[in-house]
Amino acid sequence: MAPVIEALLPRDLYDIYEKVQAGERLSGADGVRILTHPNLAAIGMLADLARHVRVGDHVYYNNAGYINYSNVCVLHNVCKFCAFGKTRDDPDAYTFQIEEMVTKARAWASAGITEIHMVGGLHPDLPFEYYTGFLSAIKRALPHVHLKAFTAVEIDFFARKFKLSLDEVLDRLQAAGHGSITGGGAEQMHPEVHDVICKGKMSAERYLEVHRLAHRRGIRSNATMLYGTVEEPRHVVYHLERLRELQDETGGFQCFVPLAFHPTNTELAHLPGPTGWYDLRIMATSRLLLDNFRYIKAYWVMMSPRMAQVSLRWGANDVDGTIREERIYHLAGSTSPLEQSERELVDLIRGAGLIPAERDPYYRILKIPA
Ligand code: V47
Repeated sequence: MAPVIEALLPRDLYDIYEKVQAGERLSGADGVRILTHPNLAAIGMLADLARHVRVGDHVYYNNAGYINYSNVCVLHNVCKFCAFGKTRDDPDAYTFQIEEMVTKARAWASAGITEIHMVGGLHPDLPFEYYTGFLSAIKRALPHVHLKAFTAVEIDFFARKFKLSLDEVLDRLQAAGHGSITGGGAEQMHPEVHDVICKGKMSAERYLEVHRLAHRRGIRSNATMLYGTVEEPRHVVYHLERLRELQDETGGFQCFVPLAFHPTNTELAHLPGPTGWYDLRIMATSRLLLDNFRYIKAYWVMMSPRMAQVSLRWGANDVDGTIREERIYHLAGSTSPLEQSERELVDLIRGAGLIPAERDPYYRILKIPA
């Protein structure tokens, strides 16, 4: 062991250090030890090492826009952690017209976006043609822009509501210009937590089934985990192990995004939400356990640009992108800005001593900024 690491690393983490060095997989029990170890700096050292040896020192960002096309959601009273979903009669309910979305996308295209991320609530009334309609309208206007759209929950909803198989849903979405699937909707996969925070929502098995099918068709997707409600370390490890298993099977996940619970305006507003300490612990554990995910995202909207920067030394190597518009976290109390310029993202990454790289939707490097 390198003498400096030997001096700084607590003895009870040596075996994990040896495994990371040797490229050996960590166990679930290792994951619980990392999550509960009092020495946060040591955990950061291990995660930083894992990031460096597995995937190098580039940190990725993209030039992208977000559109939350509607907040009307049949699960508005099921997902207790959510401040975004509304009933169709709520005075704050909205649904974008397709033309409004095209106008937004065109305005962003002149600023060089390469991708639009689009998710919304599960709307009880919209026809399937609304979704294929906005995909194809945006694709017609901006053929070079990648459309990363819908969570597994929306795709499952389309299948059930429109009486289509998952394959048929994906066929039609792809024909309309759909590119890849976002990671949302995974919440906490362990039933003990799932039943407290979103009882009745799509199960972990179905979430994994949608992603598995997409991967088999060559569609890439991301994965998420909502943390900071009522979960314990063993639940976090359970969730990460389920994702790791599917990634072993398909290799189709691009990045993992841990999502910190924001309590404001939610039915779980009595909970305090995670501390910065816990944010870093989750980031490090994700990097260390998810040895088959190249990219771990520090989503700055969710954790603030400052904490996203710190996370880059606790295992993260993606800061998401410019974004431009976001509702889910801002309605739940996020005080992050609505947008980060490319310069701000680059400075944030360089400030952590790492190499900024603008990426395309498949993590191919488009530019190493001057
Ligand atoms: O599915 C909702 C979560 C997700 C709250 O794929 C909340 O690259 C915390 O999935 N506090 C949507 N979390 C966002 C999402 C996402 C974000 C950025 C990048 C990617 C990606 C995906 O947000 C929902 C839910 O799990 N969520 N409300 C809340 N109050």
